[in-house]
Amino acid sequence: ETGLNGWLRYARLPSAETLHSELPVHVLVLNSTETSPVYTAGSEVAQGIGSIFGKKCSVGYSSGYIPPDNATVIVGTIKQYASSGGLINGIPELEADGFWLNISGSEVQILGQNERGTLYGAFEYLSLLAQGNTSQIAYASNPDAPIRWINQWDNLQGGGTHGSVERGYGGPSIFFENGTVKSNLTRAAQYARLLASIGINAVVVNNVNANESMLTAPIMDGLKRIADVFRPYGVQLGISLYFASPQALGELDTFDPLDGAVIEWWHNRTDQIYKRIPDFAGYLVKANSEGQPGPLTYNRTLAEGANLFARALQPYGGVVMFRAFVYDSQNLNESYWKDDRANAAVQFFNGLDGQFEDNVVIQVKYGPIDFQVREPTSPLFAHLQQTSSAIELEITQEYLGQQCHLVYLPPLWKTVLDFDMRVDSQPSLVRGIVSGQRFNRTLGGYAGVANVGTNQTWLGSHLAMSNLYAFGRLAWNPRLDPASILQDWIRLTFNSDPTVLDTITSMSMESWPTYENYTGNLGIQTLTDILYAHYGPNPASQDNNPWGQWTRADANSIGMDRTVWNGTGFAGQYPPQVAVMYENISTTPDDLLLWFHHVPYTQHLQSGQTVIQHFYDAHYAGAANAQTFPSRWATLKSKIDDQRYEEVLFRLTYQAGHSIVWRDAINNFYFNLSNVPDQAGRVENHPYRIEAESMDLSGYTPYTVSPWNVASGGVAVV
Ligand code: BDP
Repeated sequence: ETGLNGWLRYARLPSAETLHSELPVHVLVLNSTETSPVYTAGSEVAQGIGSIFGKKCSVGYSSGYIPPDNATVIVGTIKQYASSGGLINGIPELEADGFWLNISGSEVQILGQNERGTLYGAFEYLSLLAQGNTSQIAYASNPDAPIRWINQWDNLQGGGTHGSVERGYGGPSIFFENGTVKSNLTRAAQYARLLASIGINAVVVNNVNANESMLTAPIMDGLKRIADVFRPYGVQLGISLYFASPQALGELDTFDPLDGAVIEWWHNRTDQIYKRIPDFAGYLVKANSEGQPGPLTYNRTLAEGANLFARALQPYGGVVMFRAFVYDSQNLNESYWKDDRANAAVQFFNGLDGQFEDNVVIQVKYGPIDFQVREPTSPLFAHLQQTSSAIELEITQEYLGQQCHLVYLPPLWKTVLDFDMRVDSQPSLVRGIVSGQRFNRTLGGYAGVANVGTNQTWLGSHLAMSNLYAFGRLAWNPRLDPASILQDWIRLTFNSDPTVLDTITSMSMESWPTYENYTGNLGIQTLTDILYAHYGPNPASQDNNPWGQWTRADANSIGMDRTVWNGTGFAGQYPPQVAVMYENISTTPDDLLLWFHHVPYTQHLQSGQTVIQHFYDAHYAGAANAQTFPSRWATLKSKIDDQRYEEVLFRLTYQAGHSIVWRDAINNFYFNLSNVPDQAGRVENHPYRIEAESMDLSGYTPYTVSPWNVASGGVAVV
């Protein structure tokens, strides 16, 4: 069990034989074109039944007549079914990508609104079977939002012979090698299969910090090959753009979005892409952010920049995902009190609502800074009312332990998706905004930064795959409960043993609060190394850095004052009912106190505890809980396969140790800064951490860790 099949293992059920009589014996597929998702759906159902139950299921194809066979799974679109004489009375109207699943013993209908929807229905059927559920059921399922995209931050080069993956912790790129598209795209196809099974309909394959070479003929030819292996799974391909491409490729001397030659250039390149990839999904654009060029370089607006691409894509139905992650990392200046990176998105998009073409979607990170362990919801969601928006979630755990720590992310994501913006004092949940419902938009949805790599586990860690799985499930239906999504994933990935289910569920559901406890509390951000690695504790790097991720901690007080009356004004970017809550300390939830307010260490929280004592206690509690993970996992020894048992145990043991490094680093830092003793006497009696390499070693030798790792200061002992 390498993890390669993720949750699509189709493992033999213990009770398989007893269910044989209830199962279909035949799959009838209403499209015989091998590259069609309906064809894939048919093969997948037959393969799944064979593998889960050890029962052979034959596959046949028909595009005109449905034989009156018993014990058959019919797989096709509603249209194909109707034109083959099937009766569709009683099947509710489906939305794009939706499906109808009707399981009546051994007779099953899987009918999609489109081809992709049929495949989604097939995967849903198999998910039920693989979890041992063969009950009669009939229902329609429709996605909450049309955009359900994965972003990969893959580079053409940089990972040895493979392309590197920015913020990827599962090895180098599955798409690129030696500066071009890989010749062997087996993993790309396997990835598309996993993604289709959770309803993902597009993947942007390259880094948002994009390279102009993406638009050269050899790379575009290679992209066509990726699109070809994606297509049977209903996954469309998109790419990230480098805004200055026409100039960087030496073809024009400008990249001004209003220049006629630039406009023509982009139309032309877009035509060339669609010639190769007729179902190309569209472009993802990071502009005027962290040194990237963009329309502001020519004093054009962000809307003018986005519309340049939107118009080139319109004839083909393509979409521009234009990122709201726009801020000027070079010019943030701590000495200027009003500077606050959290303000940037709303400021940059101010006045632009309604100026974007209809096929532009603004892709907004969940919080105003950058994927921290806790952030308030980005206020930009409330400002885009005549513009479609999508939420950007980070599946790769950049700031959250980089897959070396177990952190199940959906509870964090839900705090944002379920957040009520109270636009015009009306219910305005973020999930209702990005689905398009709240402001009547036809586009919108979800972008998940996954960054899988060539590692057989995809993300570098078996347990981290629950985040990828849950991302797809939530993008399809954000009302789902994170724990129940998790349990589906556990049953599919491991098995249905109650101890397995209970243990992984409880550890995963505790994992985000646990990580928050030992890394950064009360909305202060993840107190990680901010300078580059974003891993391991480095609270000293949190101020005086050009990225504007500041805590403003000094000897007496801590927190960013983001109030309107005395601070950076960020709280005022929310609609009034929310703004007033954050403006006042007494109504700001404890877990965001230091995000919005600058307070003395001795400030009392709503919980009654002081800020500094909460820091000490939370760090001890978090690390103590992480200590329990390895022994809890150990109870599963005989209940899951050895390979995954050992690999997970290794990571959890590491996490248990690293949580102590975190606890001591953060507690010591704030004790040294504030001089406030710990009421329990732990911190001052344990003031300095002694690294192994600084001890008198007998039988151990220090060595330099490669790649360099901030957690150990680059040195370990062996
Ligand atoms: C930050 C990452 C950086 C990305 C950037 C982005 O550290 O690698 O390029 O976000 O999202 O979180 O553009």
